[in-house]
Amino acid sequence: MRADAQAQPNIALIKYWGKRDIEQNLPAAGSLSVTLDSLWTKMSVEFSDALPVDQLVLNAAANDEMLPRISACLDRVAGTDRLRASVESESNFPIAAGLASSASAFAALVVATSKAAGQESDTLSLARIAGSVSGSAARSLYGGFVELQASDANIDVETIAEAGVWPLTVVIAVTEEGAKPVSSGEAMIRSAANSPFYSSWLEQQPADLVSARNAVLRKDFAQLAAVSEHNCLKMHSVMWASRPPVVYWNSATLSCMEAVRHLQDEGHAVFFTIDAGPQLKAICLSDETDLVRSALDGCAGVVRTMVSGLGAGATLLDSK
Ligand code: 2P0
Repeated sequence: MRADAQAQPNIALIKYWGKRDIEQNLPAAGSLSVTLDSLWTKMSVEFSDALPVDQLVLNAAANDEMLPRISACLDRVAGTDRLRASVESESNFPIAAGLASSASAFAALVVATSKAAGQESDTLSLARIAGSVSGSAARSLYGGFVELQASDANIDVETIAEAGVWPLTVVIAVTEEGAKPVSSGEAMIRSAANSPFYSSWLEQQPADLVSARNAVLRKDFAQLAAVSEHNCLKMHSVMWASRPPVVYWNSATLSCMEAVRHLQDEGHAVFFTIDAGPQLKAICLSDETDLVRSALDGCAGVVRTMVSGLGAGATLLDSK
């Protein structure tokens, strides 16, 4: 009746931004990401007939705010006639700040819930459930370079290259640790409703996916850098042109971008991406890690940096 699981966040290089179906949380286009290894969320789920309601403890504190989404996810895995559950979550990085904490949380949650409910579910089924709660979570079921394909009815997710095949490093520059002002779900809906660039964003997504996939399969860093930065900036342009606008960047985000540009001008293998938050993620060849980290540490407004390699998909842990 109890199971524990762990998942790592993922960083999208070709972004998910927009929903085909809000009710089922189906993405409007595909996306491609890398799963990290040194950031993690651990989830423990225990069903009990002694509990009148679900309970959530997040980083050692009771949390009712996130509980409805957690309960909805438990329902989707174990059915609405399930026993109530006690859920404990622990992460080693800030949550709700554009560091993909919902991706690792819901990926770990579906794996732990399925096991606690006595199911033997395959990874794609669990990824589809995780994705129905948080679109990016579907990708954290898988490790390495992960591609998500969207169709009218469902998503397909697979690892296109394992982490060890091309061991890139991700350096995260944290520029603000607080929660974001607008949730990504709400911002996506706003972009679709009134950004004049939304339709062209979606039209170009398949070509960007092909370009990024080929770059990964050929380990072509320059091509992956070019298409990833372009895709990121297009996504933010869609948001900036929404009404009211959604601007997740701060001045430190821009300083970090400038630092990455400077390193590129010097010939270093590094590029940036930015998600629904003010943090900048620099992706580099592993022998560039120290240089990239010290450049980002030196940017005004950077609170701290974190370094991660690429890692595995969500896994079960031995229960304590
Ligand atoms: C991504 N993001 O591909 C994009 C890029 C943020 C920017 O997926 O509404 O929390 O729960 O499906 O997964 C973050 O959004 O969105 C996200 P919902 P989610 O990583």
